[in-house]
Amino acid sequence: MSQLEDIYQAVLNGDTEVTLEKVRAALSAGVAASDILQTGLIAAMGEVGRLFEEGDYYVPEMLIAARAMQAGLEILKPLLVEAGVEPVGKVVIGTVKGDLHDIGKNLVSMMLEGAGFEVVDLGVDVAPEKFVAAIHDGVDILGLSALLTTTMPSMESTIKAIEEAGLHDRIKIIIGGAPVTAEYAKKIGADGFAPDAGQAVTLAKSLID
Ligand code: B12
Repeated sequence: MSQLEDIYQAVLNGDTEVTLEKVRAALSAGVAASDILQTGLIAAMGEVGRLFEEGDYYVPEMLIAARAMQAGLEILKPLLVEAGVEPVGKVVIGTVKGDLHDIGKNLVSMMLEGAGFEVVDLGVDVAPEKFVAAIHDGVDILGLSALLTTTMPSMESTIKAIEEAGLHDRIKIIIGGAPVTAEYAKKIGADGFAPDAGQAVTLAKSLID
């Protein structure tokens, strides 16, 4: 247990070296990668968000904590992703215009790849036109991520642009990110919402069946 607390603390301190060291130590001690992810890395980012909200952390602290988390995630990636054989479907994913948060999106991409999907990641701050241009034959699902209440409307404009291009009947659109809800997804015409990366995989699979 204390190994997970050490990882949590290292991310909270934004200490990449210690995070790497503690994640490796926990793995050698037999702690499951999924526990390190949930109880160590993700829980720490939640606390970082809380501290930012309270005014105890500022953007630089948030940024170095995010870097430490991403470093830890890199070590876990091969363990969380069991390579699929035949691609089960193709997903295009990105963080919407105006939004630079990518940790959650990267996690969703990783888990989708692990479940056998081919994933094209367009990155962050992706304009609606860029999403539209990426919808080629063979794409089954479009995933949109937003972490800011101020960028959630970019999800709606992206879906509108896809509809105006006559592409929505070819693909399913799924959305997610901390402020996003199932109700919001319904309101803006998305085909689905998932609160975390694991459920994003279940959702994606159900939509291509
Ligand atoms: C790290 C972080 C940053 C880092 C981002 C680094 C990076 N490379 O991503 C930096 C420092 C750059 C940053 C900047 C800012 N941030 Co910030 N940030 C965070 C923080 C602490 C953690 C986010 C995170 O990575 N969580 C961990 C991941 C794993 O969780 P997740 O993103 O929610 O993803 C999961 C699910 O949501 C879901 N999911 C995500 N995407 C998708 C997509 C699909 C298709 C599906 C199905 C599911 C899905 O699955 C994921 C995995 O399980 C949050 C706090 C929080 N509690 O969310 C604030 C937070 C999001 N930030 C906030 C703010 C205000 C900002 C800034 C405006 C600050 C400023 N004054 O400059 C800027 C905006 C920059 C911009 N234009 O985007 C606020 C937003 C408030 C609001 N109501 O909108 C938050 C909530 C902090 C707070 N409590 O106030 N931030």
